[in-house]
Amino acid sequence: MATPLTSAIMGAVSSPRLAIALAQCGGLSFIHQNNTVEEQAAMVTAVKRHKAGFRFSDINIKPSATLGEVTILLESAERDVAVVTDDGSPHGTFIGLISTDDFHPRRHNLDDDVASRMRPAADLVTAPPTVSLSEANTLIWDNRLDVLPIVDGTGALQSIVLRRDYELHKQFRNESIDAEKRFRVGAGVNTRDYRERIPALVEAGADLLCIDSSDGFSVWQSETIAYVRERYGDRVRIGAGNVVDGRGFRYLADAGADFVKVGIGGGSICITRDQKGIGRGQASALIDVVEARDAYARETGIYVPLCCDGGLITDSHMAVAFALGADFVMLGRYFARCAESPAPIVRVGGQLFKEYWGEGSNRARNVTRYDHGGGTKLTFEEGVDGYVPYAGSLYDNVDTTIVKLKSTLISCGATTIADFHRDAVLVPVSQQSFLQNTAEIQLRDLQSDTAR
Ligand code: RVP
Repeated sequence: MATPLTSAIMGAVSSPRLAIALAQCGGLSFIHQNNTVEEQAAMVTAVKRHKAGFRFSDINIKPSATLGEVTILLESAERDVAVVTDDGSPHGTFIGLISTDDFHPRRHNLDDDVASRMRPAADLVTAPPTVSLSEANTLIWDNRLDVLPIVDGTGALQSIVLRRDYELHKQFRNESIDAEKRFRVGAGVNTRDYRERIPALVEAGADLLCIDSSDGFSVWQSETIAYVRERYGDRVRIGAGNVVDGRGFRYLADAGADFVKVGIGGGSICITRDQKGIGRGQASALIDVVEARDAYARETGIYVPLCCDGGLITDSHMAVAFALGADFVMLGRYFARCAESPAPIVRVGGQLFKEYWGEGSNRARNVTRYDHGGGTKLTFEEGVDGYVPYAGSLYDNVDTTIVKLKSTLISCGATTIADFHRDAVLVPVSQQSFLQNTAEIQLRDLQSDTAR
């Protein structure tokens, strides 16, 4: 991976659309597992169906929807064109296109259906899935198109190419792609139905698996890893976690985990520490596990990469995680704020927010992650259901984060993360310095509120 950022195994975060956007930026998403095996495998397939430069069609509508509905859809997504499919889904039968040039809210009756104003498929240029990106680009320019729908032999929509995608693709030099130029994607698994889920995910093309649990120091994780090794050898890679100390790390490393995820109780939506007294400060956990990882590498010659997961809210938090020894980070809140996350956008008092909920909240009811021994019921919540300020495009956010992280590395004289682990100097912060920094942040927030 060119970009050491992964998106959290959460329903509010890792959808096919976000996975594609993050892979374009060189990172990796882990599709969440709080769903049926078929649903999760379908999401992985949706990502793998996309070749670099081809876009997941996310603004879709049924022909029977009204012009009023398509107006709201386009306005809320800040887009000009929607794809019409028979069932309004991203891979339904392609019926046509409707854009803001095809009707005017004051000229046309908003109760009329989309079919009455759309440009039907028969009049449009489309291309088969075998088309290359440069051929698609030629079709776009020869026919003066804004959108080129990619439609398979059965008439189903596969993806779309927008006029600017070719240029954009040229900008993405670090895309996470496999040998067939398909985007790479990870998937969460659990320690209950792994015998069904893992084969389905491997079949769907998942590039990397991760056991999704808030407490990974368990015999069940060891059994899940053993199952993967027996069935697939090293052909399938699987990470495990989460742990917060060296003992937990060593247990999972000995079990054969391909990477280990660190963090319990530190997530921005997580209340496990309040509820159960279980968890650890993220930096303390990382320091302990990094020591164990390095000792393990010296003893065995096997370097098990570490993922720092939870509580990384700002770019500077990520910088500290890398300085402490993380090899990559996992982010929930950070990606939930982006346009590409699956959560709805809401307007509160003139400001835009995205909904963001923990997997241990009643909304997610993720009983494989938060098993209280009650079957399908969460006896108590370990996560909250809230809002995060809308942050716009993932591409812009990741771009800024990476520029900042590189700048941090350079300040420490490092050009690789491995050098940064070795060369970064961390010092304890005095109470006075901490307060001063906090006061500065509060002052800055106050000023920007006043300016608004
Ligand atoms: P954050 O990036 O701080 O939003 O944290 C995301 C992480 O929080 C996830 O990757 C997961 O480890 C943890 N999580 C997810 N749901 C919950 C919960 O409901 N307590 N916690």
